[in-house]
Amino acid sequence: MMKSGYVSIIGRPNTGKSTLLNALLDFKLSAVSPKAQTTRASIQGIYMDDESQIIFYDTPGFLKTKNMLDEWMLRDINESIKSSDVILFLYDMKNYKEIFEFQLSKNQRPIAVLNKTDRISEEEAKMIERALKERFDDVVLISALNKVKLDKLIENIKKYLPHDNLFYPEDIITEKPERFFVAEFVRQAVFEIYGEEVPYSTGIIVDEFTEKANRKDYIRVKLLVERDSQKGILIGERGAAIKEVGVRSRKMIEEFLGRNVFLEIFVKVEKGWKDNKGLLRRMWEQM
Ligand SMILES: Nc1nc2c(ncn2[C@@H]2O[C@H](COP(=O)(O)OP(=O)(O)OP(=O)(O)O)[C@@H](O)[C@H]2O)c(=O)[nH]1
Ligand SMILES: [Mg+2]
Repeated sequence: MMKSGYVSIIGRPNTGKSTLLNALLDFKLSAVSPKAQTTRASIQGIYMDDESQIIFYDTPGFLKTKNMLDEWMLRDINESIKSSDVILFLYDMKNYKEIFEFQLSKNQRPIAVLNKTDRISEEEAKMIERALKERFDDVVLISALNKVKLDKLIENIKKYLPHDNLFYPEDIITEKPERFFVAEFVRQAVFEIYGEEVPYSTGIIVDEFTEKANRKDYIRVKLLVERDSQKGILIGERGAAIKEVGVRSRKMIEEFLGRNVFLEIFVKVEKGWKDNKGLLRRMWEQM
Protein backbone atom coordinates (compact mmCIF):
# COMPACT_ATOMS: atom_id res chain seq x y z
CA MET A 1 0.00 0.00 0.00
CA MET A 2 1.19 3.51 -0.78
CA LYS A 3 2.09 5.61 2.23
CA SER A 4 2.23 9.37 2.41
CA GLY A 5 2.93 12.20 4.78
CA TYR A 6 4.25 15.70 5.36
CA VAL A 7 7.83 16.39 6.42
CA SER A 8 9.43 19.68 7.51
CA ILE A 9 13.14 20.37 7.20
CA ILE A 10 14.06 22.65 10.12
CA GLY A 11 17.39 24.11 11.18
CA ARG A 12 19.71 27.04 11.60
CA PRO A 13 20.66 29.09 8.52
CA ASN A 14 23.18 27.52 6.18
CA THR A 15 22.93 23.95 7.47
CA GLY A 16 21.92 22.69 4.02
CA LYS A 17 18.13 22.44 4.15
CA SER A 18 17.58 23.67 0.61
CA THR A 19 20.44 21.55 -0.71
CA LEU A 20 18.76 18.55 0.91
CA LEU A 21 15.37 19.30 -0.66
CA ASN A 22 16.93 19.66 -4.11
CA ALA A 23 18.93 16.45 -3.64
CA LEU A 24 15.89 14.46 -2.54
CA LEU A 25 13.86 15.66 -5.50
CA ASP A 26 16.80 15.51 -7.87
CA PHE A 27 15.58 18.89 -9.12
CA LYS A 28 16.65 22.43 -8.44
CA LEU A 29 13.61 23.82 -6.69
CA SER A 30 15.09 25.80 -3.84
CA ALA A 31 17.70 28.55 -3.86
CA VAL A 32 21.03 27.52 -2.37
CA SER A 33 23.91 29.78 -1.41
CA PRO A 34 26.90 29.81 0.94
CA LYS A 35 25.34 32.75 2.77
CA ALA A 36 23.01 32.32 5.74
CA GLN A 37 19.27 33.00 5.38
CA THR A 38 18.93 32.39 1.69
CA THR A 39 15.47 30.87 2.04
CA ARG A 40 12.72 33.31 3.02
CA ALA A 41 9.59 31.21 2.83
CA SER A 42 8.76 27.53 3.08
CA ILE A 43 9.10 25.70 -0.18
CA GLN A 44 7.07 22.65 -0.87
CA GLY A 45 8.60 19.82 -2.86
CA ILE A 46 6.93 16.48 -3.49
CA TYR A 47 8.97 13.28 -3.44
CA MET A 48 7.54 10.15 -4.98
CA ASP A 49 8.66 6.53 -5.31
CA ASP A 50 7.00 3.11 -5.68
CA GLU A 51 5.98 2.97 -2.05
CA SER A 52 5.41 6.51 -0.94
CA GLN A 53 4.66 10.12 -1.55
CA ILE A 54 6.40 12.53 0.78
CA ILE A 55 5.60 16.23 0.82
CA PHE A 56 8.67 18.10 2.04
CA TYR A 57 8.84 21.66 3.31
CA ASP A 58 12.17 23.41 3.09
CA THR A 59 11.94 26.26 5.62
CA PRO A 60 13.90 29.46 6.27
CA GLY A 61 16.79 29.05 8.71
CA PHE A 62 15.68 30.45 12.02
CA LEU A 63 17.40 33.23 13.93
CA LYS A 64 16.44 35.77 16.54
CA THR A 65 13.77 38.01 15.02
CA LYS A 66 14.78 41.61 14.35
CA ASN A 67 11.95 42.88 12.17
CA MET A 68 8.58 41.98 10.73
CA LEU A 69 10.15 40.02 7.89
CA ASP A 70 11.92 37.78 10.43
CA GLU A 71 8.69 37.34 12.34
CA TRP A 72 6.84 36.31 9.20
CA MET A 73 9.60 33.83 8.41
CA LEU A 74 9.35 32.33 11.88
CA ARG A 75 5.60 32.10 11.55
CA ASP A 76 6.14 30.31 8.27
CA ILE A 77 8.44 27.77 9.96
CA ASN A 78 5.86 27.14 12.67
CA GLU A 79 3.10 26.71 10.10
CA SER A 80 5.17 24.09 8.28
CA ILE A 81 5.89 22.24 11.49
CA LYS A 82 2.23 22.29 12.47
CA SER A 83 1.17 20.57 9.27
CA SER A 84 3.95 17.94 9.35
CA ASP A 85 3.99 14.32 10.45
CA VAL A 86 7.76 14.07 10.59
CA ILE A 87 10.18 16.87 11.49
CA LEU A 88 13.78 16.67 10.30
CA PHE A 89 16.05 18.68 12.57
CA LEU A 90 19.00 19.42 10.38
CA TYR A 91 22.34 19.89 12.11
CA ASP A 92 25.89 20.38 10.99
CA MET A 93 29.11 19.81 12.92
CA LYS A 94 28.96 23.35 14.31
CA ASN A 95 25.58 23.32 15.99
CA TYR A 96 24.70 19.71 16.84
CA LYS A 97 24.60 20.48 20.59
CA GLU A 98 21.81 22.93 20.21
CA ILE A 99 18.34 22.09 21.46
CA PHE A 100 15.59 23.61 19.35
CA GLU A 101 12.59 24.96 21.17
CA PHE A 102 9.88 23.93 18.74
CA GLN A 103 7.05 22.06 20.43
CA LEU A 104 5.87 18.89 18.72
CA SER A 105 2.66 17.05 19.44
CA LYS A 106 2.87 13.40 20.42
CA ASN A 107 1.97 12.06 16.99
CA GLN A 108 4.73 14.06 15.32
CA ARG A 109 8.07 12.29 14.94
CA PRO A 110 11.39 14.12 15.14
CA ILE A 111 14.41 12.81 13.25
CA ALA A 112 17.85 14.30 13.82
CA VAL A 113 19.84 14.64 10.62
CA LEU A 114 23.53 15.45 10.69
CA ASN A 115 24.48 16.99 7.35
CA LYS A 116 27.84 17.82 5.76
CA THR A 117 29.45 14.57 6.96
CA ASP A 118 31.82 14.93 4.00
CA ARG A 119 33.49 17.72 5.95
CA ILE A 120 34.36 15.68 9.06
CA SER A 121 36.24 12.52 9.96
CA GLU A 122 34.54 9.23 10.68
CA GLU A 123 35.43 9.50 14.37
CA GLU A 124 33.91 12.95 14.62
CA ALA A 125 30.78 11.72 12.88
CA LYS A 126 30.46 8.82 15.35
CA MET A 127 30.96 11.15 18.29
CA ILE A 128 28.27 13.54 17.06
CA GLU A 129 25.94 10.64 16.30
CA ARG A 130 26.26 9.42 19.89
CA ALA A 131 25.54 12.90 21.21
CA LEU A 132 22.42 13.22 19.04
CA LYS A 133 21.22 9.75 20.04
CA GLU A 134 20.96 10.92 23.62
CA ARG A 135 18.22 13.30 22.50
CA PHE A 136 16.66 11.58 19.47
CA ASP A 137 15.46 8.03 18.78
CA ASP A 138 16.26 8.46 15.12
CA VAL A 139 19.55 9.88 13.90
CA VAL A 140 20.70 9.83 10.28
CA LEU A 141 24.07 11.00 8.97
CA ILE A 142 24.08 12.37 5.44
CA SER A 143 25.82 14.56 2.95
CA ALA A 144 23.16 16.44 1.02
CA LEU A 145 25.73 17.93 -1.32
CA ASN A 146 27.15 14.54 -2.33
CA LYS A 147 23.80 12.76 -2.04
CA VAL A 148 25.19 10.30 0.48
CA LYS A 149 22.81 8.22 2.66
CA LEU A 150 19.69 9.96 1.38
CA ASP A 151 18.13 6.54 0.78
CA LYS A 152 18.65 5.78 4.45
CA LEU A 153 16.96 9.02 5.38
CA ILE A 154 14.00 8.22 3.15
CA GLU A 155 13.74 4.72 4.71
CA ASN A 156 13.71 6.26 8.13
CA ILE A 157 10.99 8.74 7.21
CA LYS A 158 8.87 6.00 5.66
CA LYS A 159 8.52 4.26 9.03
CA TYR A 160 6.46 7.21 10.19
CA LEU A 161 4.30 8.10 7.21
CA PRO A 162 0.79 7.97 8.63
CA HIS A 163 -1.49 8.20 5.62
CA ASP A 164 -2.39 5.54 3.11
CA ASN A 165 -3.69 7.80 0.37
CA LEU A 166 -1.90 10.07 -2.08
CA PHE A 167 -2.45 13.79 -1.71
CA TYR A 168 -1.09 14.80 -5.10
CA PRO A 169 -1.02 13.46 -8.65
CA GLU A 170 2.05 11.34 -9.34
CA ASP A 171 3.82 13.66 -11.75
CA ILE A 172 3.73 16.86 -9.74
CA ILE A 173 6.84 18.22 -8.04
CA THR A 174 5.34 21.24 -6.28
CA GLU A 175 2.09 23.10 -5.92
CA LYS A 176 3.72 26.46 -5.48
CA PRO A 177 2.86 28.96 -8.22
CA GLU A 178 5.41 29.72 -10.93
CA ARG A 179 5.69 33.28 -9.61
CA PHE A 180 7.18 31.94 -6.45
CA PHE A 181 10.06 30.34 -8.31
CA VAL A 182 10.72 33.45 -10.31
CA ALA A 183 11.31 35.31 -7.03
CA GLU A 184 13.30 32.39 -5.69
CA PHE A 185 15.74 32.30 -8.60
CA VAL A 186 16.16 36.07 -8.73
CA ARG A 187 17.07 35.91 -5.05
CA GLN A 188 19.57 33.16 -5.70
CA ALA A 189 21.25 35.33 -8.35
CA VAL A 190 21.31 38.31 -5.97
CA PHE A 191 22.93 36.15 -3.30
CA GLU A 192 25.51 34.92 -5.80
CA ILE A 193 26.49 38.27 -7.20
CA TYR A 194 26.62 40.72 -4.31
CA GLY A 195 28.65 40.85 -1.08
CA GLU A 196 27.49 40.39 2.47
CA GLU A 197 25.05 43.23 3.03
CA VAL A 198 23.01 43.82 -0.10
CA PRO A 199 21.29 40.40 -0.45
CA TYR A 200 19.76 40.77 3.00
CA SER A 201 18.52 44.26 2.23
CA THR A 202 16.87 43.23 -1.01
CA GLY A 203 13.19 42.35 -1.23
CA ILE A 204 11.79 40.78 -4.38
CA ILE A 205 8.37 41.39 -5.86
CA VAL A 206 7.16 39.82 -9.08
CA ASP A 207 5.15 42.73 -10.46
CA GLU A 208 3.93 41.06 -13.59
CA PHE A 209 4.02 37.59 -15.11
CA THR A 210 2.06 37.32 -18.33
CA GLU A 211 1.96 34.41 -20.69
CA LYS A 212 1.84 35.49 -24.30
CA ALA A 213 0.59 33.37 -27.16
CA ASN A 214 3.35 32.63 -29.69
CA ARG A 215 5.74 34.86 -27.78
CA LYS A 216 7.93 34.67 -24.73
CA ASP A 217 6.31 35.11 -21.32
CA TYR A 218 6.81 38.60 -19.95
CA ILE A 219 8.09 38.88 -16.38
CA ARG A 220 8.74 42.12 -14.52
CA VAL A 221 10.52 41.96 -11.18
CA LYS A 222 11.01 44.77 -8.69
CA LEU A 223 13.95 44.71 -6.30
CA LEU A 224 13.39 46.72 -3.14
CA VAL A 225 16.33 48.10 -1.19
CA GLU A 226 16.48 50.30 1.87
CA ARG A 227 18.99 52.96 0.79
CA ASP A 228 20.24 54.81 -2.30
CA SER A 229 23.74 53.40 -1.79
CA GLN A 230 22.32 49.87 -2.02
CA LYS A 231 20.49 50.79 -5.19
CA GLY A 232 23.82 51.93 -6.63
CA ILE A 233 25.47 48.65 -5.71
CA LEU A 234 22.62 46.60 -7.14
CA ILE A 235 22.76 48.41 -10.45
CA GLY A 236 26.55 48.51 -10.63
CA GLU A 237 28.79 50.38 -12.98
CA ARG A 238 26.82 51.20 -16.12
CA GLY A 239 24.24 48.65 -15.06
CA ALA A 240 26.63 45.73 -15.35
CA ALA A 241 25.71 44.09 -12.05
CA ILE A 242 21.93 44.20 -12.49
CA LYS A 243 22.37 42.91 -16.00
CA GLU A 244 24.20 39.91 -14.59
CA VAL A 245 21.32 39.31 -12.16
CA GLY A 246 19.01 39.25 -15.17
CA VAL A 247 21.18 36.86 -17.15
CA ARG A 248 21.65 34.38 -14.30
CA SER A 249 18.10 34.39 -13.00
CA ARG A 250 16.62 34.13 -16.48
CA LYS A 251 18.69 31.04 -17.08
CA MET A 252 17.39 29.38 -13.91
CA ILE A 253 13.80 30.47 -14.58
CA GLU A 254 13.86 29.15 -18.13
CA GLU A 255 15.34 25.86 -17.00
CA PHE A 256 12.61 25.56 -14.39
CA LEU A 257 9.72 26.53 -16.66
CA GLY A 258 11.05 24.70 -19.69
CA ARG A 259 10.35 27.70 -21.90
CA ASN A 260 11.90 31.05 -22.72
CA VAL A 261 10.94 34.26 -20.94
CA PHE A 262 11.47 37.97 -21.29
CA LEU A 263 12.65 39.26 -17.92
CA GLU A 264 12.87 42.88 -16.84
CA ILE A 265 14.27 43.90 -13.47
CA PHE A 266 13.84 47.26 -11.75
CA VAL A 267 15.38 48.57 -8.55
CA LYS A 268 13.48 50.75 -6.13
CA VAL A 269 14.46 52.32 -2.82
CA GLU A 270 11.80 51.48 -0.25
CA LYS A 271 12.95 52.46 3.21
CA GLY A 272 11.90 50.04 5.94
CA TRP A 273 10.31 47.49 3.61
CA LYS A 274 11.10 44.73 6.11
CA ASP A 275 8.61 46.30 8.47
CA ASN A 276 6.08 47.33 5.84
CA LYS A 277 3.05 45.09 6.14
CA GLY A 278 1.66 45.93 2.71
CA LEU A 279 4.90 45.08 0.93
CA LEU A 280 5.47 41.93 2.96
CA ARG A 281 1.96 40.86 2.13
CA ARG A 282 2.69 41.32 -1.57
CA MET A 283 5.79 39.17 -1.23
CA TRP A 284 3.92 36.47 0.62
CA GLU A 285 1.03 36.56 -1.83
CA GLN A 286 3.33 35.57 -4.65
CA MET A 287 4.05 32.46 -2.61
N1 LIG B 1 30.31 20.24 2.30
C1 LIG B 1 28.98 20.28 2.27
N2 LIG B 1 28.36 21.43 2.03
C2 LIG B 1 27.01 21.44 2.01
C3 LIG B 1 26.25 20.26 2.20
N3 LIG B 1 24.95 20.59 2.12
C4 LIG B 1 24.89 21.91 1.87
N4 LIG B 1 26.13 22.44 1.79
C5 LIG B 1 26.50 23.84 1.51
O1 LIG B 1 26.06 24.67 2.59
C6 LIG B 1 25.69 25.97 2.08
C7 LIG B 1 24.28 26.30 2.52
O2 LIG B 1 23.36 25.46 1.87
P1 LIG B 1 21.81 25.79 1.78
O3 LIG B 1 21.16 24.58 1.24
O4 LIG B 1 21.57 27.09 1.10
O5 LIG B 1 21.48 25.94 3.34
P2 LIG B 1 20.07 26.30 4.03
O6 LIG B 1 20.00 25.53 5.30
O7 LIG B 1 18.95 26.12 3.07
O8 LIG B 1 20.29 27.84 4.35
P3 LIG B 1 19.17 28.98 4.63
O9 LIG B 1 18.15 28.93 3.56
O10 LIG B 1 20.00 30.22 4.61
O11 LIG B 1 18.61 28.70 5.99
C8 LIG B 1 25.84 25.90 0.57
O12 LIG B 1 27.09 26.46 0.23
C9 LIG B 1 25.82 24.40 0.28
O13 LIG B 1 26.52 24.04 -0.89
C10 LIG B 1 26.96 19.02 2.42
O14 LIG B 1 26.40 17.94 2.58
N5 LIG B 1 28.31 19.11 2.44
MG1 LIG C 1 17.59 27.47 2.32
